[in-house]
Amino acid sequence: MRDQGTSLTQYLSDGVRQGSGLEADLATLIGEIAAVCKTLSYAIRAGGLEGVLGTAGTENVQGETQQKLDVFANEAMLHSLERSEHLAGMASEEMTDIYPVSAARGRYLLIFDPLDGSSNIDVNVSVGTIFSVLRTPTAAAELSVKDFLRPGREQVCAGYALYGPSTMLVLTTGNGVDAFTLDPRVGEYILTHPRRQIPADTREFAINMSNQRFWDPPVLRYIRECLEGRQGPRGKDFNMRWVASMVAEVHRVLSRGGVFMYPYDCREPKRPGRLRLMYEANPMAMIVEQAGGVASTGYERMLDVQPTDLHQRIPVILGSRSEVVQVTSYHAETAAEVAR
Ligand code: AFP
Repeated sequence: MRDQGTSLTQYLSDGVRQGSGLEADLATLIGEIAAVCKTLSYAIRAGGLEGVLGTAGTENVQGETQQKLDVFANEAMLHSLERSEHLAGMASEEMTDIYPVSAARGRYLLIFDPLDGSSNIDVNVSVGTIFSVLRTPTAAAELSVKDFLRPGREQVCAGYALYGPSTMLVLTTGNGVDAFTLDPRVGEYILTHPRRQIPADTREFAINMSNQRFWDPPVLRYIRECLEGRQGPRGKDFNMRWVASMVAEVHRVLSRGGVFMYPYDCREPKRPGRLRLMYEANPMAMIVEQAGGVASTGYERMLDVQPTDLHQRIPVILGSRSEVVQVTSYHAETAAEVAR
């Protein structure tokens, strides 16, 4: 009989018992989140068989057309987790305002993108769920959006589910990054990739090249040098990837290194980037840092950004340490020139 390996359930109870700092209520909450992601995995796998593909004919707070699965995933997260006794409230990419969990006064806040990469659903490309957990401020009598607007360094847990060829759950509670594979035959997540580490060096970058005319000089310079390859100043050839699903990109970076960029572009100055800080950039930044990588806006550490709005967008540069440092050094040079 193949060794079953450590299940998520066992991993969480071991974490609580071994005193690695994982608190029992957070471990329970993680199990509840993982259970919803299992439900989503089964729904997404059904694809066109269950009539869940296509658009819902509605728009979200971002003004983006919602896919049916966006709505389904958001409602599945809300209706499953509002019963958790460990949540005081939730916030989602798909909802304008926060969602207080009236039943409980749990110690945690959950912020999530229920279905990231949803423009890929109808073409059967990997999508995912991204989640971030903050501790509820004790003083707050009435929960307000201010309780959510905390820097990413205050997250107590971050993770994602990747609905790819296999469904994986990737998790950090501040003691490294562990990855689980869902065994659909028994409905259990098994620890298959413990202690993930991002290689410090890479020859692979991920960026949407069609936005090149909108980029700032530091990004233009970095990408130009990558494209110049071994004849250029970098002295090595690079490869490019772009899945248009952040969860898949980050998972690839976590698995074999790379640098993922959705940088500032000048299209809409009020929109400093495409990706959202609270439920895309921050949870992914915690995971990347916990795996030995770097996550930056270009000018500052992502996890130090003080949020001002639940749905604010932010430039994202993350991945292998040496390459992200290279990009941020070009940003620093530009800032120094501007200052002069
Ligand atoms: P959707 O959820 O609308 O598909 O957006 C996905 C995403 O937020 C992120 O997952 C991708 O990295 C990025 O957008 C892709 O953006 P482009 O479509 O501009 O390449």
